[in-house]
Amino acid sequence: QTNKVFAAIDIGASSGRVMLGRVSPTSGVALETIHRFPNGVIELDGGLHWDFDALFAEVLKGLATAASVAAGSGERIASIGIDTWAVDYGLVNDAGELTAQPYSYRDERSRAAVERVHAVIPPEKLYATTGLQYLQFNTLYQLATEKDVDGLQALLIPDLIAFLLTGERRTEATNASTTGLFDAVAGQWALGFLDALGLPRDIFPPLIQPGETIGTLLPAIVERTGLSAGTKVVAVGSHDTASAVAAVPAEGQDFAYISSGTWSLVGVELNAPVLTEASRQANFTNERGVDGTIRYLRNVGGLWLLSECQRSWAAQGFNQSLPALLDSAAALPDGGPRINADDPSFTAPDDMPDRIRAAVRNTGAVLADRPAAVVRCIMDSLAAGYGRTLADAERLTGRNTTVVHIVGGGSQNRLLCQLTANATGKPVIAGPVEATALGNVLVQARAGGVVQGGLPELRMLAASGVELEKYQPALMSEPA
Ligand code: LFR
Repeated sequence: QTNKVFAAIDIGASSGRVMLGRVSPTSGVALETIHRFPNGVIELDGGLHWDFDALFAEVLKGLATAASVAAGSGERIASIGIDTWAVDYGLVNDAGELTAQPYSYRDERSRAAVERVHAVIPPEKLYATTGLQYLQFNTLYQLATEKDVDGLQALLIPDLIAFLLTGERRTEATNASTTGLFDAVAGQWALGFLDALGLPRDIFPPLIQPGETIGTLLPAIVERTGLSAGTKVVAVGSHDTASAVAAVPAEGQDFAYISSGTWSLVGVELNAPVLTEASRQANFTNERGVDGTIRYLRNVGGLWLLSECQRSWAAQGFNQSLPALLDSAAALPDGGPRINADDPSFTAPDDMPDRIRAAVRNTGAVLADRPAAVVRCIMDSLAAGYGRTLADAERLTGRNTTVVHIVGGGSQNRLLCQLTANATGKPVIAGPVEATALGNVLVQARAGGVVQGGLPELRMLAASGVELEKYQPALMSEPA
């Protein structure tokens, strides 16, 4: 009798990893990081792309290591689940070949397509059906830039990885809901929109739900990785944010969450979409969660602002560690300058400290040159954005929240957590840092019959065995 373990492939915009999850129905999930690798946009032919071939090679390397780790401890990898960032896709031809390295959503090309799309389908109409927040890089605008998609299929990044592992083409539903071509109420492709935009109805493969089996490993993958023939690839919340929200260690419904990484995704969980004009004006999204829930949230800028600053400073020879930087930022007084962290002008890479300083200047304030001042400005601005967004979510949904859960990398940032408690006026519970991988593993474990129940049960398991930190809102001193 061998124990079942689950492999999670979890790739974010700045790093990826392959993990093993050991799941017990009583004591929760133990995660082991098997392989970590960097990710980032690369410039290719004047555009910003992902180095997908390199990512896939890292995935295979991680799976091979996972196979030998599991074999070494007498365990069997029952299944593999994949999650990544949303929106982006690779185009695959009839022969199953990727025609080019996928573009990154940080590339500017889709901006020019927005007006063209809106001339065919007005934004009000798009929202009333898809409930998707407007972001210039939503999949539909990116697809509108493609010259010729005849005979090609668009596979979202996790679906593309699953295809290369299994030969099966599917579109996982939580990620499909970020394309702008998915009907939020029906839970099906918005075929009328595909028709209107002149896109083939099968531009995306058929939908699959989290928990369903995509396929089993191709013989060539079995050979490359040493995994057993017959190992399944199971659909999870393949949109990383969907997996993270599934593992928010909350009880009941009256909670808000912030999935805090490259982006901050700030919102609440609903049973049905809110497609009102007021919701559209506030640019809230109704993305799908695990078990048919709605992730009613807004993208607020994220730790991308910080990591890009660090990259610029390192290039100038300034290499203070993140904890030291955050300590000096925390020592600065409240009420300093702020920017609008969700401004699309921060989406592209490079020169972040200068762009932040320019944005502060536009508000009529001045931001000191010192990295600590810039870091404090980022943290104050993110927290203010969280506070504003949460208040809007409550107003637009009528839901009162009593606690804010911060999961992901930002949950380890004490300054950000405390400022968030202050800005929202609510207690903050921080952790787990690995919510995304936990959500990925838990959905697989349920599909594999190791655990049972709905999201409340999965969330209890996500919470067990992890240290959660609590922050109480403090009275803010008045801005000077
Ligand atoms: C977070 C995330 C967000 C999505 C952005 C772009 O990693 O998936 O949810 O809006 O990346 O895909």
